[in-house]
Amino acid sequence: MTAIQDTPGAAGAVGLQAAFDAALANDERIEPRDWMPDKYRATLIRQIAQHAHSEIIGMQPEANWITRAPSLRRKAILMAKVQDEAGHGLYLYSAAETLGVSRDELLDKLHTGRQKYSSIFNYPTLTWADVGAIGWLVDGAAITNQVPLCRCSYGPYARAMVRVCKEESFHQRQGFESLLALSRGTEAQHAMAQDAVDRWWWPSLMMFGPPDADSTHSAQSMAWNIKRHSNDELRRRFVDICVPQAEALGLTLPDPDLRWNEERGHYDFGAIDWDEFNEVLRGNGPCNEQRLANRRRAHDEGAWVREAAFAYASKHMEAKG
Ligand code: FAQ
Repeated sequence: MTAIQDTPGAAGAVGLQAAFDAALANDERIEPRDWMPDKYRATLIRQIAQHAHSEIIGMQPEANWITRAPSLRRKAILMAKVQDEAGHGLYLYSAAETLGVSRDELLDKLHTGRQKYSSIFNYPTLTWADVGAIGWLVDGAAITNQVPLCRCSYGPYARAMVRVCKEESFHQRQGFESLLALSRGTEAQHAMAQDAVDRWWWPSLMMFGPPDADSTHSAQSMAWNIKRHSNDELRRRFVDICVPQAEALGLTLPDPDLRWNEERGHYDFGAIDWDEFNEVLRGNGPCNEQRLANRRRAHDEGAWVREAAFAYASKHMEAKG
């Protein structure tokens, strides 16, 4: 969209707002130099930053298993996947920077607990099967949530999501394949796969955020075409996708209330423990402290790399005059 570029003194605020509204009504993209309401900008910074933080904190649970992967093939796949998550973080921090914030500022907010990351990454990876369960369920939930974000009204975020979703699809498939191998393996391997699914199922459903009635941002984000579906709608879609996949895996989902509802055309499922979700958000999940401490340490230990890169770039700028 180019019609509403922010040229101070050109049109009045009312005209800018009207042009912004018209762009949304026509399902057009808003680009970095376009005028946008302050709250739209703030909402995007919040969501994209939280998403970026999730990608880089999300490297930790799986990286925990790189040195212990059961074969060279599994190790190579896992290393590539964890590197992909770092790459997703980079696309997303770059998208956030187009809104006028710096990556340093966002990382500082993460490190000081002023911005969140996804609840899911505060759970431990206890066995190798957890790596498969994360690929199948966590990446599966991420794709369900993120495919509609490819149509988000903010151009840089939407475009980043296209590439992220392609890579997440590969992650989901490798997780499924890894779990399938375990499920069809020895009795102990099958039990390990089932145990991992038992532990990751409910936290994966929580990834979609609080129920619609408690979702503070959904209505406004949907009006702005940032979110295209509500939290509950995407959660239902995810459950419908997972049930036949669990059957194909030969594993059960840990929910006695899970059954097909002919009338609704969806699976009914049991109550989610929202107290647990809220505790994790308050910093009291099993791994919150460890995840943030690792992140801060990695940042501090990487200071020399940032300084060297900065010095190198400055030297080249000087050389160019
Ligand atoms: N965890 O009003 P809503 C991945 C907060 S990437 C923590 O419904 P909204 C890839 C929310 O911020 C996973 N906090 O909020 C991967 C708000 O608090 P605030 C990340 C949560 O934004 C795979 C409050 O609750 N994906 O997995 C969570 O409209 C494998 C009220 O909630 C994204 O970030 C939560 N689960 O909807 C990496 C996708 N849910 O800020 C490694 C983009 C809600 O007011 C390995 N984000 N909150 O203090 C979104 O689609 C949305 O932001 C939602 C939340 C749907 C997450």
